[in-house]
Amino acid sequence: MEEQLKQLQEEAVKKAAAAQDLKELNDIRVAYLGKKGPVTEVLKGMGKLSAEERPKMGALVNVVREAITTAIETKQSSLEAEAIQKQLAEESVDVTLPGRPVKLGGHHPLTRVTEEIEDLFIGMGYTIAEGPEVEQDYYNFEALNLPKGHPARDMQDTFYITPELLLRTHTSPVQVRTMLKHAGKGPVKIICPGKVYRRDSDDATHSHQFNQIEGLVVGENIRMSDLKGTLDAFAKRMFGEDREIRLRPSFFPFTEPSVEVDVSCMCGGKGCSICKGTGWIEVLGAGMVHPNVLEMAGFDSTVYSGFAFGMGQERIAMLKYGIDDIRHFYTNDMRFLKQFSVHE
Ligand code: FA5
Repeated sequence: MEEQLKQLQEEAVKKAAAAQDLKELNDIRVAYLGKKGPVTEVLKGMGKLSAEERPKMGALVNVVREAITTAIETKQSSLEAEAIQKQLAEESVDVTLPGRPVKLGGHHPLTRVTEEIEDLFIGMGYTIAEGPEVEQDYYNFEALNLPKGHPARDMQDTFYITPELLLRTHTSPVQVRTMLKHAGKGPVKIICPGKVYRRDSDDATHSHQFNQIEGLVVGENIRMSDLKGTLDAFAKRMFGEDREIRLRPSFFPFTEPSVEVDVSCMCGGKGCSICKGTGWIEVLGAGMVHPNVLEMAGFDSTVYSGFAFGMGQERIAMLKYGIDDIRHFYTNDMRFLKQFSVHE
């Protein structure tokens, strides 16, 4: 029996050392040390031994069991370590490989133009004001000297939601809201960028939804020459130092006097298709704030005066980048948009 146990030990230790994986090793454990294994069988037969032989044999069985267990555990540790090494090797990252380029987007041309205009005016001490796109008739028209039934309301054909609520047709209502917030005290120096809506038929130069930036300065002794100097600085920064502006008399119910402002064309006055041979391009409407508008917003028009202007970013961007159709801004054609991406 002693001999048989030694043979078992030798055989099991050899098999454990040769095991290829953890499953095979477990099978060896079950085969030799399990309930039905030979070592257990020997233990079961101990009862038949003499009282003298029993402790001797018991000790030997323990030695054999210990030896097989140690061999299995040693092999198990080395198989586990191998498995970890294999996994690490498989999952290793080659940090020297070149990275996959990330596709970066660019700012929309209208965003770029808006931010450029904002930066320019912020540099001149203006702050940005905003107002709602769903506006009350009062702020969009009445407080701007356009009472109900005024014929000039037709200049801005309107999307009405209810008789008193509409989609704002211009950014001028933000002027009124800001002046009211100042409770009749100057100075006010703001620009208001935002979306506006009109029942215009879409074509190459008109959209039913577009963007405007409004400018408003109210204080004591604000004059037409301040307006002209401001717009001249704007035109030069936006279109080039060699550009000039000219003011033509016009009409807006909320300004008096009112002007249309033209910028000299890039053709240098020779006349081209962009300026339709005139040498000048119309860019915005402006004027001195009408005394009625100042009074309705709580400002004493005998003390305060102001100027205001309003321009459409689409038209400015079209001039700046030579874009021939306003609809390019809204159709999201990547070939068009990529031309304005700084990352390409
Ligand atoms: C106004 O909207 C005035 N509120 C501007 C103003 C403000 C005048 C303060 C005086 C003092 P007008 O309707 O001209 O004015 O529009 C201003 C600009 O919006 C135009 O010069 C043009 O660039 C742009 N615009 C007008 N209609 C459209 C349209 N359908 N699509 C795209 N741009 C438009």
